[in-house]
Amino acid sequence: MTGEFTPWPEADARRYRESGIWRGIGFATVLSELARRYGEHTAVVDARGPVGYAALARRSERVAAGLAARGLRPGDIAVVQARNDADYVVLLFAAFRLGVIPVCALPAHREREIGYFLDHTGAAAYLHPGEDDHRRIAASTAREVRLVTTVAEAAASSGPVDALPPPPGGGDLALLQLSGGSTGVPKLIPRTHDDYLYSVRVAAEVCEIDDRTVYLCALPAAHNFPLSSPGILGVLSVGGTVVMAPDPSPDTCFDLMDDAGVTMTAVVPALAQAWLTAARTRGRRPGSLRVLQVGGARLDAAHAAQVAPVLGCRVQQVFGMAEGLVCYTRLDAPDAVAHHTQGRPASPYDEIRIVDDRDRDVPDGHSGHLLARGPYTVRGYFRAAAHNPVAFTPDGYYRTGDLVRRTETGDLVVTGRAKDQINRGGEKIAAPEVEELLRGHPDIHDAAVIAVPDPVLGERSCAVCVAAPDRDPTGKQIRRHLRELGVAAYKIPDLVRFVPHLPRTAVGKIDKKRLKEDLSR
Ligand code: J2J
Repeated sequence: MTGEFTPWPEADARRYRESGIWRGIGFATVLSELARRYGEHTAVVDARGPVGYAALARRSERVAAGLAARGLRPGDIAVVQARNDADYVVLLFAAFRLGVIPVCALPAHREREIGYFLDHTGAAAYLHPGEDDHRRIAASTAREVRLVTTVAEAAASSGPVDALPPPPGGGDLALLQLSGGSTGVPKLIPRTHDDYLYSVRVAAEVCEIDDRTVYLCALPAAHNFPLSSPGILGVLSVGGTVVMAPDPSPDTCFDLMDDAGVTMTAVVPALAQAWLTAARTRGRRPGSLRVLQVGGARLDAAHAAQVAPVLGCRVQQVFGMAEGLVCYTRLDAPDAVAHHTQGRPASPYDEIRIVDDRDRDVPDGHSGHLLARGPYTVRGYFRAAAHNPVAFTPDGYYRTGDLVRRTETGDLVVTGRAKDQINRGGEKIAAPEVEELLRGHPDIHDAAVIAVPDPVLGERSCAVCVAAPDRDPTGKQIRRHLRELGVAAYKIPDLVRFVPHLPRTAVGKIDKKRLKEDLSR
């Protein structure tokens, strides 16, 4: 896999190893340790019941051997698209054991995204949830993919464990996360066992979780937030219990929280609002819940302040990114910090800079571009040699595209965004990706996709289009066109507007700032 992603410079890697934050082992080795320590204690629960630590270790090893028997080899890539259930966790650890690298696709992804992941990675497997849509995607891919089956079927496979190769080490790739993106094609984020394990361990420390923690996985499990901040992997790393919610609705989740005695969960702001409303209107609060993590998009201070009185638990803001850096408000933070800031980096080894347009540090209290590097922030995207010099500074900082300001308490406040992205209730849409598809429509001459404010989602997407000469397309036709291309539903513009021409900046780029102002009038 070397050459496909940018490793940490040797001096930094040595420092992380010598300080013990990179342990040199992989998730499979950690799971064996956990199985010895926590034995029958419940690791994961779903609708089919509990799975203990020892059983999870045994099962994932058998599945690893099963995948090997079906032709998968260490270093192979598997696009995995799953529901929130225990099979997903088993499969993830099976992949970690065999050294197969999962691409963390989301349930919402369709032909376009999945096809791209398969092509770009040269994946050996596509493991999917098994609904009609996914079977169609599987049938439509032009690539030769060795193993195409459902996650459930893959998680039921088994083989001789004695024949398994040794488990991967710390420096090997663990998984490929997905970037929110701000370019024409999605970017894949290569996370190593060392770095991802450290990120979940440090998250577990910051979030003060232990083997009594019961975590509800309400968001799509493959997302970096519920997977690692501390999420499924962080909770398992301390012997806690993970409850998989099949959907994030208050009806489903409030019942599950009561039944399982859930102490902690993670939501996006739009979902936090829905839960607050449900709790208020039904006079019901999840009795065992201690911490509600909210992240993925900016949380309104007013909503943050309602969490304690309405849901009866503490709110923890989480500002993170699948590329690495995650900031948390600490559990003992005063309300002024917990409600009004997005917290501070998880690790003392995190390095951040806040800079102006020319990469010069801005004074504290001023807003600037956030740059990040450290032991769990990647140094480059997977197979993206041309894009990496744009997304990372020469000295290895990731350009987050976020605008932040540091408060007197040392916490960060997200003040805006410089990247060309729409944050639709926590789902990220790379505007150029959708614009390219729109421009491919014969009736469209030019297009810009921008964010418009939305009371529930925070932002929605609006496609502003210039029709081709003598053409008169409708918004409905445009949206249908995108659906037919097999684009994930959340990327299809909520609104389509037509204009005679798009405003341009002095250098000829579409002036989105002006477009937004024009549109709001
Ligand atoms: C404002 N913007 C936020 C927040 C993320 C933990 C939590 C979230 C993610 C995530 C994650 C925000 N307030 N609290 O991976 O481990 C926006 C920023 C950021 C982008 C990253 C995790 N929390 N954001 O959301 O890779 O713009 O990760 O750069 O999906 O979401 O998106 P993503």
